[in-house]
This record gives sequence, C-alpha cells and structure tokens, in this order.
Amino acid sequence: MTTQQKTVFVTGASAGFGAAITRRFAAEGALVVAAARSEDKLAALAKELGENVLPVRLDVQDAEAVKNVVGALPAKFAQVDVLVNNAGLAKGLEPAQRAELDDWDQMIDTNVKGLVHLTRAVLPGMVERGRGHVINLGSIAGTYPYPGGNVYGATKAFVHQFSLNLRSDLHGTGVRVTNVEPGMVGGTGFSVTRFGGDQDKADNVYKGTTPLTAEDVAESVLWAAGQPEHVNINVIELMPVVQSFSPLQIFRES
Ligand code: 8X3
Repeated sequence: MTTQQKTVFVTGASAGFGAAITRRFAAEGALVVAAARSEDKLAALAKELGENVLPVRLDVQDAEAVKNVVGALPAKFAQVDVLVNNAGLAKGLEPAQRAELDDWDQMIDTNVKGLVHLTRAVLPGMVERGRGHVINLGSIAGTYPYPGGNVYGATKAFVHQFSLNLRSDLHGTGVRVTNVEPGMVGGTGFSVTRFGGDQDKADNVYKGTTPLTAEDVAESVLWAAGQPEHVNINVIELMPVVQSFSPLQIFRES
C-alpha cells in the first residue's frame, strides 16, 4: 500500500508538528483525519487542504469522546492505516520542588493518557485488517534528562517504552509501531506553551540557533510510514546540529 492510498489519523493537528504532518501526508495524496481541540484552526487547515482532509474536534484526554470519534468516522476515512499520536505539550521548566502540580497533570493527561486513549481505540481495527502503523511523537527528553524536564521527560519516556511494548503485543499482527523523538524544534509554539505564553522567554530558547522545523519532523514521520511493509522503524531520534550533550553536573561544597 502506498502512502497515497493510506488513511492517516493525526492528533493535535491544528498547529505545530500536527499541522505540518497533516499537510505533508495530504500533499502525498493520503486521506487525513485531522483531530484537535481548536475548531477554528482546524477549519482553516481543512479549507486549505481540501476534501481529503477531515477536520474532527477532539480532546484526546476524553476517553469516551475518542472512542466515539474513532467508531463514527465516515466510511471514506473509517479504516485508519496510520495513527500519528502527536498531541502533547510541555508546561513549565521549574525544578520539581517548585513545579505546578496542574502542569504535571496536564502533561500526563495529554502526553500519556491521550496517547493511550487513541491507541486503544484504533488498534482493534488495525489488527482485524492485518495492517496498520502507530507513530508516536516522543522526544529526546524521554531519554536524556535535563533540569526542569521532570514530568515532561517522564511522559516521553513512557511514550518510548509504550511504543516498544506495543511492538511485543502486536507481534504477528502486521501492525507497525514507531516512536519519533525530536530534539529542539523551533516555530511550533512549543516553548510559548511551556512558558505559559511568555513569547520573549520562548524566543530566547531559539535565539542564535538553527533548530529543527516542524517540516523536518513531518518528513521523518512520512519516511517511517513509507517504508516497505516488512520494515518496522522502531525509533527515530533527531536533533538540530546546534544541539548536543553537556557534561554531568557535579555539586561541590566549596
Ligand atoms: C522537546 C525537545 O530539546 O526541548 O521535546 O527537550 S527539547
């Protein structure tokens, strides 16, 4: 099956990676279910991309709504070949002892619970059809710790391990699983959200750098999905050249 023949379900589709992934698959001629909470942005995206993109208002945190939406897709979009679990966010960069519990809850509810809600709703159909692909959006923060990464990184570590465990459960079904783990990506609103809307603080993160773009991430997702059906890409980790690793920190008493 070529990418053009596939139906792709993208969460968090109204902005950032999600919008770029939706545009990229639509450009290949795929059918795309573009799901997000923001109806206005979704409507604009659907208008831009035409009738092969179905905008769907969905809060991934709501398990019942997820089940209903997946179960009631119009016939043209009903057989989901690729689920792109993209909806997710970072809130705060404070050390754990000062972090907001509400921020932690929001990240767990979206990055972990939202992702499992969608996966659980879509998998039975994929298994029944003997094909399908779950592509999760993880992060380098799920592998490499950094100050203030606390719960955000932990949610992405969950996504990493959940993706690998899914592969075990789906053994012999023909269903593929990939975790795409980007590093620093600019221009997506990620840092604006992380810093509670503080645009200056967000801009500083990328100042003087050439970060990855949402289009770079979309290209990785498209590439993983486009591999021959006997190939499973387990993990893609990508970073901008300007980002690398620092030494471990040592606290000295004097
Ligand atoms: C976020 C990537 O580099 O900001 O998923 O931690 S980074």
